[in-house]
Amino acid sequence: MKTQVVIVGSGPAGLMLSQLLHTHGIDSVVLERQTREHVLSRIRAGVLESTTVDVLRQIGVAERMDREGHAHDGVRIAWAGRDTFFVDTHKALGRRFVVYGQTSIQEDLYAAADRRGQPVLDRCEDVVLHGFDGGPGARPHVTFVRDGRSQRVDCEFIAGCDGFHGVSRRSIPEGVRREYEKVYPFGWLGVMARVRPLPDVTYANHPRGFALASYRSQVLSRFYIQVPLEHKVEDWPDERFWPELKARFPADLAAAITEGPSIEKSVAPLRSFVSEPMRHGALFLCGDAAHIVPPTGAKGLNLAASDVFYLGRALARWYGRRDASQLDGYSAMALRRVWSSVRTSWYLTNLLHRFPHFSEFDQKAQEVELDYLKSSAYAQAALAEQYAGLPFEAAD
Ligand code: FAS
Ligand code: PHB
Repeated sequence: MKTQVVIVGSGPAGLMLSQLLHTHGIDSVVLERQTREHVLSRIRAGVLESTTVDVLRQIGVAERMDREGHAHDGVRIAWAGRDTFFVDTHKALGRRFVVYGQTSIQEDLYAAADRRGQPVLDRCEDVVLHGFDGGPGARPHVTFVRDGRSQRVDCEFIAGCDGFHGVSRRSIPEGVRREYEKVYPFGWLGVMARVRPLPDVTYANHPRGFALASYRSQVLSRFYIQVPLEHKVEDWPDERFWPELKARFPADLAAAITEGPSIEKSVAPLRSFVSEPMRHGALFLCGDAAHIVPPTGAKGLNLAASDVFYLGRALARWYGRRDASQLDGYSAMALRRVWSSVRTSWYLTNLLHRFPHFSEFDQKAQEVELDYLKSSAYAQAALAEQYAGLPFEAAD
């Protein structure tokens, strides 16, 4: 097989990139380790920055999102069970964000790939990247095993969109990579239930721990609570989850939460992680392959979209006019936005969670910061700018 770009991974980053490249007449082959069913079974993000919405519209996969997604003017923050305030991204910046589940985006991206006959090869094992380091006579190609047969795809570029546990980042020599990591001392229990949602995406800081009320539709809600790292889904039967979730919200919001049987539960650890650079020769990293953020800022999926936007624009510039300037600038430009979102996610995680090791001073400082955010339009505008999504940088 031969193509222009091999994309490793058919998560949101991989399929958004293949769709974007297609709009520029650039061929790609997508290699995915799992089955399509497994990829579509994953329940993850829900909040789309305005820039992500723009990317999905630009690549022609926004029709269902525009029909079923819900635009929001801002997010509500509940504090210590008594107070709530609304951070109005629309009033502050004229920008909204959209609530539309990553699973739905994945379905829409697969459907678009099928419509255009995009090769998305699932069940690819032992994916190995070769010849991407730009050495003399380097010929980038990817080998893999599928249905017991060894196969090879020759290409000009490789896009590593294979997530945190993928092969791409680890294919960059250790001596070249600089990695930054912060692991948080707690996880999130996520619960999906067919119940009416609260009117706003609502984050709660409470002495019992963090909680979040989000949703996927007017009849499907998504909730999260902070749990100790060692907790498993089995530790949280519905009869324990619902009273704990409600205990972390002010009484009026707790009373508005409708209980019902959970249809999905998962526990995820929280970490901040960035691997630099996001390019090595003909290999470019996008999405979770290069960075991970705690979901507190709803940035993971949105960063995948911004990496794809920048890399797609750079590859279009190369194939359109043999201009490599955007390819050469990709890593630095993508990382500016990555670090901005990493900081925001770290800030919100520190602001809204209860840390076991916090001193009385740390706890007091957290409460003073919440009080400042509640009372300062400038502080809220700064958070709104980040939460709704910074504009993409223009190409030079
Ligand atoms: P993904 O991990 O989604 O996709 C990578 C793909 O590559 C996968 O399909 C994988 O099977 C494949 N792959 C891996 N290794 C491979 C190999 N060697 N060969 C071929 N294919 C390979 N983000 C938010 O914004 N909000 C949230 O609430 C949120 N919740 C999350 C909950 C969980 C449990 C997790 C794990 C993540 C969550 N995220 C959230 C982050 C998540 O949405 C990611 O940011 C998003 O999936 C990133 O997309 P990709 O970069 O495409 O990576
Ligand atoms: C979600 O809807 O799943 C969601 C919303 C906001 C977050 C994280 C997840 O910060």
